[in-house]
Amino acid sequence: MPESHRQDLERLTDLQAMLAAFGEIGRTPKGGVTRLAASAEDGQARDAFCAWLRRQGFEVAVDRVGNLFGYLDFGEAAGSGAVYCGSHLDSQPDGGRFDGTYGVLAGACAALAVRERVRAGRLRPRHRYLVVVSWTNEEGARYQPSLLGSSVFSGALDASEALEARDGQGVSLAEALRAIDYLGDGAPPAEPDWYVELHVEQGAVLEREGRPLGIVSHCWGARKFRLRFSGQADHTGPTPMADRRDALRAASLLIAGVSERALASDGCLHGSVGRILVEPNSPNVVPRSATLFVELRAGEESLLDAAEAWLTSAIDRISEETGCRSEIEMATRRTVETFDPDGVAIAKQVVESLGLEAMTMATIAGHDALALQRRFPAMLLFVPSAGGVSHSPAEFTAEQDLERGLEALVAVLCRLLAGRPEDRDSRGRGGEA
Ligand code: HGY
Ligand code: MN
Ligand code: MN
Repeated sequence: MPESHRQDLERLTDLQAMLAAFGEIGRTPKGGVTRLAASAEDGQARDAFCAWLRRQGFEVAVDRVGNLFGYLDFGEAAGSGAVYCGSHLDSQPDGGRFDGTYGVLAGACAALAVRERVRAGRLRPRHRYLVVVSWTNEEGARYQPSLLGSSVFSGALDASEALEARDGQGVSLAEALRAIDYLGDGAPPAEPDWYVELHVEQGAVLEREGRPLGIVSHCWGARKFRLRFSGQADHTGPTPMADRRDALRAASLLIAGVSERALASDGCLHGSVGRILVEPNSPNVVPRSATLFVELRAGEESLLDAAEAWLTSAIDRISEETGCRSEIEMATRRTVETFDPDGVAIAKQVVESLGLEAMTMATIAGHDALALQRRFPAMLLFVPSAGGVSHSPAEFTAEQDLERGLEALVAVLCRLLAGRPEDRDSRGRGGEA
C-alpha cells in the first residue's frame, strides 16, 4: 500500500476516534449531544480540541469572542496568506453529534494529511498558513444571533455587541466565555484567502439523489424575530372570557398562522416558532406575557419580504383581537446568498478528479461559511444526512460518507494551497508564485 494511502487511512482512523470521543462530551441519553455555546460542555470540547491541536504541533489562538484557531505554518517559502477550514463545536440542546463537530474534526485531520504531503514534497504550498477554526455560537440556541463568532470575524457583527448577548438566564456571552476561560485576545496569523467548510447536509437531497457529496452554490435567506405579546395576569377561573388579555392565546394564534402560511407556500417558504417563554407560566393564571422566537426562510428575498409583511400584519391583527400589546424585541435578517463561483468550480473539478459524483445544491440551514463568504471566498461541502434528520439525537451520517467527505476536503485544501494562475484569492492575487 502506498505510504500516502496508509497515512490517509490513519487520518481516517483519527477522525473516527475523535468523533466518538467528542460524541461523549455533553452526550444525551439517545446519543445526541447538548453542548450549548460557552457552556461547561462546550468548554470541555474546546479543551479537548486545543489539547489535540497542541499535541499535533499546531499553534493555537483564541480571539475576543472565543473563536478558536489552530494553525500550521509552512514557512516563508510558502509566501503569505492562509487557507482556512472548520466549522463549530457548539450544538443544539439534544442536538446531533455530527452537526459542526464533523467539520471541525475533519478539518483537523485533513490538515495533518496536508502536512504529510508537504513534508513528503508532494505538495508545495503557496499560502503560508493552514488554519483550522471552531467558531463560537454558530447555532444561535443559547445566544442570538446564530453564526455569531464567524459574523464578528467577517465584520458583520460588532464584537462588543456580541459579547453583550444574554441567554435565557441573563448570562452574557462575555461572562460565559470568561467562566470557561475562552474570552481571548489572540488572532489567527493571517486572513483567509479561502475558507472551506465540510458539514452534514441536514436535508435529504443527497440521499434521495444517491450522491456522496454536495457543493453548495447558494443559501436560502432567513429572518428571525424575538416577539413579545403582553396581556394581563388574571385568575383562569372567575375572570370572564371577554375580559381576558391572554398573551398565550395571542401567541398560539400567531404560531398557527406561521405554519399555515408556510404550508400554503408549496415549499417556497419554511416557518416555525421553536421557542416560547410564558410568564408567569402557572396553570391557573391567565398568561401576562409570551415571548416567541419566530423564523422564516425562503430562497428569494421577495418571498421573505412578503412573509415579513404578512407577519407584521398578523401581529397587528392578533393584538387587536386579543387586546394584547406586541413588540418585536429583536430581528436578524440573513440574506439569500450565492457562494464564490470560482470556489464552486474548483470544488467540482477536485471532487470529480477523485471519481466522486458531486452535485451543486442550495442550503436552507445556515452555516459559518455564509458569514465568511460575505468577505472572503468560501466553499461549503456537504455529506449526506441519513433521512435528512438533524438538530436531533437521531442525526446520523454513514462512515463511508464521512470518509469521502474527508477525502474531498484533503483534496480541496491541497488544491487551494498549491494555487493556480486562474485562482484569484481574496486580494486578487494569483495562486502561482
Ligand atoms: O440554520 C441556522 O440558523 C443555524 O444557525 N444553523
Ligand atoms: Mn451546523
Ligand atoms: Mn445546527
